[in-house]
Amino acid sequence: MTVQSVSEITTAGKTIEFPDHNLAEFAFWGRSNVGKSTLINKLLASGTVAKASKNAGKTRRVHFFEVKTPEFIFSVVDMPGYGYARVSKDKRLVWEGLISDYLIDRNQLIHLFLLVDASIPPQKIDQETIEKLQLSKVPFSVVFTKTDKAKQAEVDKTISLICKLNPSVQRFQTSTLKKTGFSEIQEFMEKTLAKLDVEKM
Ligand SMILES: Nc1nc2c(ncn2[C@@H]2O[C@H](COP(=O)(O)OP(=O)(O)OP(=O)(O)O)[C@@H](O)[C@H]2O)c(=O)[nH]1
Ligand SMILES: [Mg+2]
Repeated sequence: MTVQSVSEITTAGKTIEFPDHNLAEFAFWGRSNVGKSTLINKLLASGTVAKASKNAGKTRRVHFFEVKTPEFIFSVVDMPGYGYARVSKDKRLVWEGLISDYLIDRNQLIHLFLLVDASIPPQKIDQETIEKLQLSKVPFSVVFTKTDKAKQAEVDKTISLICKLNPSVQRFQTSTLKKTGFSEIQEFMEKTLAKLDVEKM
């Protein structure tokens, strides 16, 4: 995927602030600190357009980016993570409301990438999220992140346990450190956009 430009359209702290555009959206979601913002930057070769951090809870609003390639103009959405303990209950409820409004009602959302940390054992909250997504009408896939961060055998174990529980889910594996797995996701995005264009014709 040749990205010609990336710009931030807006950031939303309330549902009413979601942009009213007609761009197809790819959203990136997952546990806090799983690597959403970092992966977005790498996929879009965009430097630091999405703000990443060592500390969990960095992304606190829903960030909408506009991406131009020679063939397509679309949007990438960086979401706040879930499972971040050090946040007040009130704030968590606001985030959860914002995210569920986005996931339930967003017509522009064509695919959700759910990121799961492959360097730690499977987490209950991730499995619960996958199960909820399977019951929803949101098209999604699982992206295993941080495949460089643990021994290969541990990474393989986490991935195979989660895949066993969710056999029909499409999956990707990435390491932003080793720079692996980006082209598979980029190709998938382009194919999804191309299909959409055909459907529109
Ligand atoms: N080793 C390793 N570290 C990674 C990888 N991807 C991200 N990280 C690190 O993980 C930390 C969190 O990354 P972010 O991209 O901010 O994570 P996030 O999911 O956007 O986090 P929130 O916005 O807080 O929900 C940063 O220190 C990144 O450098 C990876 O593939 N390998
Ligand atoms: Mg983030």
